[in-house]
This record gives sequence, structure tokens and C-alpha cells, in this order.
Amino acid sequence: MSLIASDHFRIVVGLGKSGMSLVRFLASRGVSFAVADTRENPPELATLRRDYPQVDVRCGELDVEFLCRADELYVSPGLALATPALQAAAARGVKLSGDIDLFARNAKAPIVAISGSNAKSTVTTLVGEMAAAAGKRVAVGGNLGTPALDLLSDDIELYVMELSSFQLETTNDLGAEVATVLNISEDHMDRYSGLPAYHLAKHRIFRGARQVVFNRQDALTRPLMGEGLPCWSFGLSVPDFKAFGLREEQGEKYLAFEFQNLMPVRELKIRGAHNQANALAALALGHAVGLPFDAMLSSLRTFAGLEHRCQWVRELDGVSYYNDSKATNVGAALAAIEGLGSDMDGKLILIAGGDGKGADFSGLRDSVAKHCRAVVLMGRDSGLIADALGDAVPQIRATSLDDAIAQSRAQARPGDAILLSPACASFDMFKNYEERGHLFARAVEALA
Ligand code: N21
Repeated sequence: MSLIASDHFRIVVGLGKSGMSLVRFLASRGVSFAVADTRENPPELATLRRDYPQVDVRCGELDVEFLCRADELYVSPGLALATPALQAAAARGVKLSGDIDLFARNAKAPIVAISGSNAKSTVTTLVGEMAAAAGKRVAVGGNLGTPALDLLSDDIELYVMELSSFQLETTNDLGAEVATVLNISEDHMDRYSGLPAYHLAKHRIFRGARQVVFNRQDALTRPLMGEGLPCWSFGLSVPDFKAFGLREEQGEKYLAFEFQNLMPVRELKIRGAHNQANALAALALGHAVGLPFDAMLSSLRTFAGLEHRCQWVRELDGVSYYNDSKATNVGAALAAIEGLGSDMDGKLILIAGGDGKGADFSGLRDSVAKHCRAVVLMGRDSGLIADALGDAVPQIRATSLDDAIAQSRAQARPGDAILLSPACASFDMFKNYEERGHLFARAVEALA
């Protein structure tokens, strides 16, 4: 194995799930590479040492000289590109890239690429189910489920990829058959200088795309350079040419394409206006890659939503409990509060709080005032949410998730719903949002 930079030496920077997928991919192709991670004991270190004992691994503070031995760095989505050592390497001519770039270079089937601040997992899963229902050999993953490189196979006819802004930052040319940014609202302000930088990262999804899907109700989702490309739109308004939307006929609302009704909205299992937009986005993406409407509509009729995404857990004493642990930003919590709150007679008790990632929580105030009986706040940034909500509704502080559930139960009346929709990441109290959601569901199921 040569260590000469010009002879294609790569370094995988960051040893998480995608880092391990990079290691497997590079090793299987006989590419010479090393691994670096800023942490002293990264999570996959033992697996790496066991399965790839010959690979050079450097843990702890990044060494610029070491990084500069590579001609390309594959940077983890967990590591900010602004990290000084990465910028120093880039300034010395080292290419910064990521697993999605490598995936795109090696994928031999069309890619449906999906990003957005919210609903990307829902729409990705839906498009995957639509393609499977249409009889396609489809692979689904990326930011959700299986890392991109682990999906690569010559048998696959279509890739449906969820991509985060962090993954897109290191993606230089995706070349998707169709790409979309579903919506843009503030998130990850601990990693971006502001909304414009976050917006710019998301829009890298359009690089090399052959078709575009955008959200008519969110101008920030329109690609600036989209003029030359076929563009499809979705939104809740009445659709025109090349557009998916809602049409009403004799008091019945329909999902519609251009001037044609496709399916009554009431046949969707997923509830709320935002989920109608999600269904329309999935239809637009599926249509762009030639999926037939009958297969797409049958998938829409059966899809019941994702775990941790406004998921009904149980009813007790006339009070319903919902797990929306996947709401890791303000926009997601708003969709849940509005979606659920508009669909019920009683009020919501909202459980929120955690790692706020530098968010402005004032956007929650009006919806909380309208739909909530009380908010129960927990976690590191509960004080920031409390300040932003002011006197909109009564506030209760909880010391743990179990305490939050008990406090919420004490506030709820029959017909109300208790909603865990934190508007925050979970890292201050839990391993991730899945663990937070599972612990919530388990505790709620154990209530007597
Ligand atoms: O689950 C939650 O509660 C919150 C999810 C969010 O807020 O949206 N997700 O920040 C980003 C990257 C996110 C999630 C996973 C990953 C990829 C990681 C890989 C490496 C995460 C961290 C690292 C850390 S690597 C290194 N040094 C929440 C490090 C590294 O410290 S997210 O978008 O070299 O997984």
C-alpha cells in the first residue's frame, strides 16, 4: 500500500455508521485509506480494529499533516466542515468529500434524492413503498436506515435517498434523476451561521439533477438554477400544469395532478394538512421517475406513518398519548401541534425540551396558545422555551421524562391528548430521538 498522496490515498474522517460503510466500501475495492476521528474512543473503533486490523486509525485531535497525506477526505456528517484542521487541509489542496459523493459516482441506477427540514423520512419511505408496489427493485436509505454505500448493488433499479444538510455539505456532485428540498425551516443553528448557510447546504441536492420537485408554498425550496430543468411542484393549492395539489368536488377533497383527481384525501391514513403535502410530494417524485399512479395510490392508502412520528401510543382515562420524538426542531413540533390540535375537540398537553441547537422558539408561541392546555418542559434548553412561550399557557418544569409524563397526566382532561413533540434534539438526556421515543412509549404503556 502506497502512502504517496498522488496515488489515491483517502482518509475517512469520523467513525460513525457512515464511516464504517466507507471503510467497508474502500476495503472491498482495494483502495488504500486510513481513518481519523476527533474522539479518543469513537463508537465503532472496536469493530474497525477487529474487522480491519491493518487499517491505520488516528484518534483524538485531527493532525493536519496526516490529513494532507490524502488526496480526498470523506468527512462524517457529524463533523463540521468548518473544523480548522479540515479547512487547513482543504486550503492545501485536499478534496473534501463524503459518502454520498462516492455513492453517486458508483450508483448505476437513477437516484431520487430527498432533503428538507422535516418530513424527509416520511416522503422517502413513501416513495420507496410506491416503487416496490410498482414492481421495481428499489433501495431506500441514506440519512435514514442503511448508509448509502451499503445500498449499492448492480441489481437495484432505483435508489430512494434521504439526505441531510450535513451529508449534502460534503456532496459535490449528486446527479440525481430527481431532487427535492421538501421545506426549509430553522434547524441545526449550532452548526450553521444562519438560515442562508443552511439553505445553501440543502440546495446542493440539485447539483447535476435531471428533474426537480419543489414546494409551491415554500419559496426557499425552489432551485435558483432550475429554469432549464423539468420542474414538478406540490402544494395544498389547486394544481396547474406539472403540479400536484388538492382539488375539491362536491364537498370532497382530492389529491390531484394537473386537472385530474387521483384519490379522496380521506383515504389517507396519515392525518393533517402537512401529511397531504407529504403525499403530494411523494406522488410528484414517483411520477418524475415514471411510477404508475395505481401503484403509488395503493401505497398511499396503506401507509400508516413512521415510528416516533406523531405515533398514537394509547388512550387512558379518555386521554390519548402521542409519540412525536422525531420532532427535533421547531417546524416539526409546529406541524404536530397544528395537525393534531386542529383535528380534536380537547386540548393538547405538550411535552417539549432538550438540546435546542441554537433555535429561536418564539415560532411556537401562537400555535401553543391556540391548541395547548399546558406545556411540560424538560431538558437543557427548557428555560429558553419557557422564555419564548412567555405567558401563552401554563408552564410546568419536569426533571425527567417520567416526571413529564406524570405532570402531563395531572393536567389532562378527558378528550385531551398528551403529545411528546420536543422541538429539540435529545442528546442532552438520551442516546438519540429513537431512545427518547421508546422510553416515552414504554412509560406510557406502563401507566396504571
Ligand atoms: O436524535 C436526536 O435527538 C437528534 C438527531 C438532529 O438534531 O437532527 N441528528 O444532528 C448528524 C450526524 C446528526 C445525526 C447523526 C449524524 C451522524 C455522527 C457521526 C459522527 C454523529 C456525530 C459524529 C461525531 S465524528 C468525529 N468526531 C439530530 C466527532 C464525530 O465528534 S443530526 O442531524 O470525528 O452520526
